[in-house]
Formats: sequence, C-alpha cells, structure tokens
Amino acid sequence: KERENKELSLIGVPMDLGADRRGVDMGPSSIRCAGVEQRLEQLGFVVADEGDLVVRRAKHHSDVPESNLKYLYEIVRVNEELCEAVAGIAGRGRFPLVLGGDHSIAIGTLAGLRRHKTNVGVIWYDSHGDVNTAETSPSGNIHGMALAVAMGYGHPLLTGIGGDRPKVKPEHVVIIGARSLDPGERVFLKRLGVTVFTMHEVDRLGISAVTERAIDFVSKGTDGVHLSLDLDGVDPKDAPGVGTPVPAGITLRESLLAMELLADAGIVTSAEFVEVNPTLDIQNQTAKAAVELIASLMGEKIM
Ligand code: HAR
Ligand code: MN
Ligand code: MN
Ligand code: MN
Repeated sequence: KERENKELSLIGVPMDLGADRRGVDMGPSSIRCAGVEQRLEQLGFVVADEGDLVVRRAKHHSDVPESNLKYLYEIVRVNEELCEAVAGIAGRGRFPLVLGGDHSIAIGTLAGLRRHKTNVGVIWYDSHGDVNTAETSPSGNIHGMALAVAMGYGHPLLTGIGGDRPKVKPEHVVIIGARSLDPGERVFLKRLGVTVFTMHEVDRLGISAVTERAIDFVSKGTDGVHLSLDLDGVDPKDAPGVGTPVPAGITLRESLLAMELLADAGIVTSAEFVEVNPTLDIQNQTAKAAVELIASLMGEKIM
C-alpha cells in the first residue's frame, strides 16, 4: 500500500565526532549528491530540505576529566539541537528523514521522536550493537553507545538530552545484522532482553523472515517505528564507504528487500541513514546505496 502522508523533511547532521575516523561528516552531502531529494520527489513526496545542523570542529577529544568519552560536550550540544529539530518536524506531521553523520546522532533523533510518541519501536540495522557505555566501550567513541543512551544507559549528559526519561524501551527494540559485538555489549543485550537478529539468524532464516519477525515485533505496543540504518550493516562489498566495515554482512540486494518489506508493512514513521564516509568510498557507491535503500523504504517499486 502507498504511504498516505507524503510530507517529508530532510535534515543533515555533519557529525564525525562520535567516530574514530574523520570524513563521515561529509555523509549528508554525499547522500544529497547521490540525488536523494529528486528521488523522493519522483515518488510523490513533498520534500522540505531543512539543511544541515552546524557541528563545531573540536580541537582535542579528551574534554571530559576522568572519562574516555570523546568529544562529549559538542556531541551533546548537537544532539540537543537535533532533538528540537526532529520534534519540530514530527510535530508538524511530517516524516523526519535524518542524514548522518556518525551514529551518535541517533541519540538526538530518538529524543526528538519521544516528544510525540510514548512507545517508539526501533529497528537498529547495523553490524554493531551500539550499546556500550563508558565502562564497556573499548574506544570511547560515542557512536558505539547511541542505542544504550536511548534506552537510558550512559553518561547523564547524554541520557538527559531532551529530558531525563529513557527514549525507548528495550522490549521495543530490534537489532538486525549484528556481527561485531563487544563482550560488555553481549552481556548488556542479554540482561535487557533486546531482540537481536545477528548474521546467524539472517543466514538461517533469510532476510525476508527476519524482517517479517522484526516488523511483528516492533509493531506490538508501539505508536510509531523508527528505522536507524547504519550503512555498515550492509556488506562492505556493497557499501565500502564506512568507517568501521565488518565483512560478511547483509548484501545490498537483501537490504533492499528488507526495505521493501518495511514499505509494504507501512509501519515506519521516521528514519535515519548514518555512517556514510565518502572519503573511504569508491565513486560515492555507499551514498548511492543509501539513496536506493531510502527509495525502497519509502515505497519505490520496480513495477
Ligand atoms: N563497538 C565498537 C565501539 O564501541 C565499534 C563501534 C563502531 N561503530 C559504528 N557503530 N559504526 O555502529 O567502539
Ligand atoms: Mn533543549
Ligand atoms: Mn551504528
Ligand atoms: Mn555500525
């Protein structure tokens, strides 16, 4: 079925402070260059491009005494702004489509969505779990903590973005494509009972059954579904322009099928596409993949 609400707002977040490798700040630009707006307009969407938020270049990363959290203060500031922007877009009844930027921006997106939805379902499409805290993180990179923060775990400056309450409940979260989890993340995901479809499940059941199960799961007891798609969830052969590629992932073809099934289910109310790093890419291939995925998610059909 076709999406009824055709009003969509794009917002770019040129953030790279949550990741170890520079260049992912050019993600929004590379996705725009790959023609995202035109593609959405061809699908009948009325697209408002809200432009990019401003991210200040930080001089050095250890700005928090006694902590390994890199660039905490600027990441907090940008995510507060993103929270307000996303809340504004959702409040006007438009579909928020956020372009990253590293995955730390999911903190602000989910905080903004929480203003209008009490029980946001989340599909976290990623090779990583992003459920580290300062204590378990091997790197101090905040993009590896975003989902934990959204569930209310992490530094109080991060969990407090958009208000202190948790933004999503563990029982409303599904991870798809996981194949690189840190030891502390495995313990955390089990303890919280988060549903994880790792590559093992993708291989055994196939992406179509996994996606159908995920759809059933996030549709129950929720008042909206957010897709947070990290391009490193896609196999690096198809999406090489990412800072932390993990081999043996979900192919682009399979990922497109997942998006098509989500479109058919008609459940997704917001989305973000993150971690595209054009400095590591081949001919903007990863941004182009992002545009294909966005088009499929928003209802593009072959015929
Ligand atoms: N788990 C590792 C860490 O916390 C790596 C996280 C990496 N990256 C992402 N997130 N792109 O999905 O540092
Ligand atoms: Mn605020
Ligand atoms: Mn991620
Ligand atoms: Mn990732």
